[in-house]
Amino acid sequence: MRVLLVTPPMTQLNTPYPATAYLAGFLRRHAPEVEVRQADLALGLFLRLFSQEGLTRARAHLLAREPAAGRKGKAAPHPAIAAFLENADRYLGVIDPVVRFLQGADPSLALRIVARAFLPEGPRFAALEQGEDTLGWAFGALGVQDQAKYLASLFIDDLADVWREGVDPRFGLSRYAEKLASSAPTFDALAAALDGPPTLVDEILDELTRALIAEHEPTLLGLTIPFPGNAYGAFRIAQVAKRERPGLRVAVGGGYVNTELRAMSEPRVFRDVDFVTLDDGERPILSLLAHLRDPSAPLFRTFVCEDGRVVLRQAPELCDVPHREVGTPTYEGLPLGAYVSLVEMLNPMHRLWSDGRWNKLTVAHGCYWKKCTFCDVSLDYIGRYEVAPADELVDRIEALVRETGQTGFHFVDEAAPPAALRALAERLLARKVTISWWGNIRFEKAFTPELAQLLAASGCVAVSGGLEVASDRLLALMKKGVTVAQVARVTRAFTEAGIMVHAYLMYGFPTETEQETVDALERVRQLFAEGCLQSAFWHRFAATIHSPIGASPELYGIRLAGSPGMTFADNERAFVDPVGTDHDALGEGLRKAVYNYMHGLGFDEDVRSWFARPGRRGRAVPAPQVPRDLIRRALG
Ligand code: B12
Repeated sequence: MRVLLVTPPMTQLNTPYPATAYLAGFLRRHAPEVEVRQADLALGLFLRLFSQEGLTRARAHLLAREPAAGRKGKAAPHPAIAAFLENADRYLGVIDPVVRFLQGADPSLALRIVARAFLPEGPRFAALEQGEDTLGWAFGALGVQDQAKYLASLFIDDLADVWREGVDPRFGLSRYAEKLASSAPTFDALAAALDGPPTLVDEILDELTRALIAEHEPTLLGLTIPFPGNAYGAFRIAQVAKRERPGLRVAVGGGYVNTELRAMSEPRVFRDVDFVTLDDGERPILSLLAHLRDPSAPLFRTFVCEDGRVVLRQAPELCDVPHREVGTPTYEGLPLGAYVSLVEMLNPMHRLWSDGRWNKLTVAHGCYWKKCTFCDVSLDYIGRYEVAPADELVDRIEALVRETGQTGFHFVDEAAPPAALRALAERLLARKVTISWWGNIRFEKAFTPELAQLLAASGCVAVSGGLEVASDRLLALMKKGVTVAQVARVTRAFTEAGIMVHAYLMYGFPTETEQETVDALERVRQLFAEGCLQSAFWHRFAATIHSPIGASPELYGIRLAGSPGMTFADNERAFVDPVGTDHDALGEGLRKAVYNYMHGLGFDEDVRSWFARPGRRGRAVPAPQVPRDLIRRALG
């Protein structure tokens, strides 16, 4: 029996998404008789689209569609398309070397790239002139390699615009047709896209799929759908693979399925898919393999379609594989040297996400806190908390370093527990294992200056965590278990240990007032100014059905929209907050402020100045009511 595990397009391109690696490593240990292969069609599609061959096809497509583009009376093409068609020979001439450079295979090209005569410069390069202050600052601090990566990424962004604007409006560098799947109450839009005429991007994906199926001839094709932006790709791959080999069995699972498809009842999902598994995939795939060998063997937490009805097979006698027994992920079969590092934003944390190769590992399954009222705590990947012994984790780390030759690790925990991180750091040091690592934590007081120093000594280079709305009233309503003053002390301790700190910020929380948003920004300003944070990003609050707020919206003063006629995805819901703050109007100012703070700018500005608009009903936003030395005093 042969299993082929595939990551569908698109996801981040710097390092493999780890689901196939986790499952392959697990099967290697628990089902050694099964031959497991894995492939990454997100990377595969990118490499084909962004190649001389791909761009040649894009150009032919654009010329066939818009032979008269630019002629009198015709609408002008998108500026990226105009720039591409005008300089197509140059784009075609440099694309392959640029991709090789971004793969880290040809560092010497950096000197030519930074000289600014090598790459054709389309509309995205305007950012270099517009943000002169901040970019000037950033470029001063960047070395030649980084500058070249940034310029090469702008070049790739221009071409991504060409693919999106000229060929397939659903295309993005890290997501494909996301809107068709994200909280989509019915399968209609996905079905229409799957049945509609293929775009050139679809055609290229179809070719890659056919080649993959011919190469591996799998018995079972397992597709992971971590994000909504992988769903269309997965269903498309399933469709083409089934056409190629009707006897092939297809299974899907992953974060999107686990979060959004739990209540689905849509038989059309099963047109080209046979099994849809929920939550951790280890036990379900093991049961599935047994079931394929012997159909009387039970399925575990797996949807199937029987007589036109979707049913969930649960097998109550089976249970999940404990975290300590899941084994070590393996990247075997994935072309690790072919991943591309993009530097699209100068935000230092985004750089970790999109730049460089990271082995992925989970320190503890689920979240040890699991109380935050906005978080999907009712789901297994958050709610079931399990640890593995530190030595077992270090064994996995050593095995991954041996296999990949790379020592960078991203711990993909929801919130890595301080006690487990301490134990891990001590064992890494005792066993003299040299790695660099980063991951998500809660900024809680157990992270003392002493622990921060220990983590840094063990290789920690960055942490991210939720400060959410920097307001003690709202942090309490969120049951976040931290106060702003504590966050200040913890983040300062990390910074002093040389660990970069990124804060997830939130706005638009139920009952949040405009005054609270302005005050939160003032606290964030002080946290940057006092050297507690180096990076941050504002997210708009979303009410999801698996969170305590989604389950009991009335307790938080909001009304949630229903989802009548839902047969497919259900996750985020619209809601009405009677407080009525105009959050839409505030988002832009919040982002602008933090962008400047990250570059060390604007600390002396009154926070009101970032909000260009006159406030709702013609008012300006209110003055912050926070002492200007609040954080300094909290730091003592
Ligand atoms: C780390 C992380 C990130 C990181 C790294 C992302 C990356 N590209 O590697 C960052 C911060 C960058 C990120 C970004 C985003 N994330 Co995120 N992320 C996570 C997190 C915390 C862990 C992911 C992980 O690596 N898990 C480990 C792997 C092995 O777990 P897994 O993929 O779930 O796989 C297991 C099972 O699902 C199953 N399985 C998976 N595939 C298959 C296939 C088959 C055939 C079978 C049988 C089983 C199976 O078996 C696996 C082993 O048990 C998860 C939550 C979570 N705890 O999983 C959210 C999560 C995946 N992210 C999510 C989202 C929405 C996003 C964003 C779209 C957010 C945004 N709006 O921008 C972006 C998209 C980024 C991108 N395009 O790459 C959602 C997805 C849910 C949904 N609504 O679809 C999750 C579930 C969190 C949540 N509830 O909101 N994320």
